[in-house]
Amino acid sequence: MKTFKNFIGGKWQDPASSEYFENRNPANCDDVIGQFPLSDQRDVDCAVQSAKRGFEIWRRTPAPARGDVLRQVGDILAKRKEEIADLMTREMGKPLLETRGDVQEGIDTAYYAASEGRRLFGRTVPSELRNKWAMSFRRPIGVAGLITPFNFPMAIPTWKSFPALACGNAVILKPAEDVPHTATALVEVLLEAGLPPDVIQLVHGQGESAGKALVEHHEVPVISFTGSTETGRIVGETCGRMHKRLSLEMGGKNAMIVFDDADLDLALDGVLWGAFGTTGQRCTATSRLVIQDGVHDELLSRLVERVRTLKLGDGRAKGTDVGPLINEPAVKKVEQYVDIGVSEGADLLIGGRRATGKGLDKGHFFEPTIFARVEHGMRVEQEEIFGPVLSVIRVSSVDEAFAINNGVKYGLSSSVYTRDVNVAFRAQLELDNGITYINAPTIGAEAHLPFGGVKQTGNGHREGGWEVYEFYSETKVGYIDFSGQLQRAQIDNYLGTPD
Ligand code: UN1
Repeated sequence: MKTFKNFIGGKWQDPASSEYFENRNPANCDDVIGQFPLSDQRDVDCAVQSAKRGFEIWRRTPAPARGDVLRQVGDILAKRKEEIADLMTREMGKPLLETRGDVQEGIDTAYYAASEGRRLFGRTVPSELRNKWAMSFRRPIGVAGLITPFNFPMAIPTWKSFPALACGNAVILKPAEDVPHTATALVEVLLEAGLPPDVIQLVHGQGESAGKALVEHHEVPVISFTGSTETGRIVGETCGRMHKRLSLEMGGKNAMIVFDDADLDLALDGVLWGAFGTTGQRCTATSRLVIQDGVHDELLSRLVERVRTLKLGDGRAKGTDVGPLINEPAVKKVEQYVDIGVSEGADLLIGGRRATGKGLDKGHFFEPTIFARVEHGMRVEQEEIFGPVLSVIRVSSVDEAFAINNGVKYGLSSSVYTRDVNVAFRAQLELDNGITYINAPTIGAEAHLPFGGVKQTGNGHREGGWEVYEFYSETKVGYIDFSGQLQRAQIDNYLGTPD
């Protein structure tokens, strides 16, 4: 079996524990990708010491030169796109079409970060006093600890690491234990592009050991975490206690609302992609479908027909629409939610079971599942399932639909299908989400716009776009007084000293 290593201190290294975990293909558990380090605090300590050395080099590297390295990263990712998409599908399961998109999101993020190296704007502001100059500019912070999930094995690590690097920070990456191979490929690409080796560290392992040690390390002042709301709460408590800068990206319970005037063909394509793409394992997945009375029955029956035709299978096989869930605990969790939905009185229209049969028996496959007659407040309508389960809720008015959208603790994305321009603009103002799509599903965020959610989805920060550069840098203000005399702000003014 192939043994993979951590990248610490400029070298590929075994973990201090000498222990490893296996990484298997979720579509076929007999297919072992390799074994990866089970790291602990000792490995994180070494990574931090090395990253501190890297930071001293990197923070002095001009930002445009840092951007040039990231441009190279984009070029190499583009060259290796097909190969990386393939290894990503092998360890994560989603179809090649989607993993190619995942690599493309990394490429887009790299080129954006590269250009940001020539921007990273500050401001020059007039002083209230004569012969005094006032300006703000950005400084890097230090060692950034990045903890990433399994569902976008390339895109999400790039969302975090590329802006962190463009701003001049050193990075320690702890990828989800289900997708360590993709993270290994990303680090190879960064090194090939010419990033000084101490600037990037890769620490594999579990959240409770490696992730925890990173979050608790007193020399890691910045943490960015994407994952469950439960883990995010623990990370948040620790970072709060330790006064760390923290970006959290957590759960979602995203609704697509289809009004009577909608283009139903479009809505149908949208909900299939939104709910069952990535096997529902997206923070932005469409997990609630809110349909207005007039089109409810028609849309629902057409949807069930289409879901019947979805082809489950190995994401590397031609014709596969839906891949497996990531692992066995994920299957168990989805099964439990199906039981919950049934016991709450929702109507199980299709799916609801582990999928078996030709080519499926060795993987973590689950049938695309639809619950109808779901009432607002049911657990299947309120809680994040992170699987191919769609809850359908019937409404009669715009107000009711908007209230249902907003009546959950999460606030990532929402989607409205309508031809009424007034309703479309009202949705932008009234839906409590970080992202609202009109006539498009709840997924499909682009790398150059801010990504994130309100309420318990996050803690106010955004990834992507221009906003994330604020997160990975400190604003510093410089005042330069060239008047040759003491000028007191708020006391003296341009006329001179008061009596
Ligand atoms: C996620 O849902 O976990 O919006 C990230 C999208 C992707 C990113 C999703 N670009 O579909």
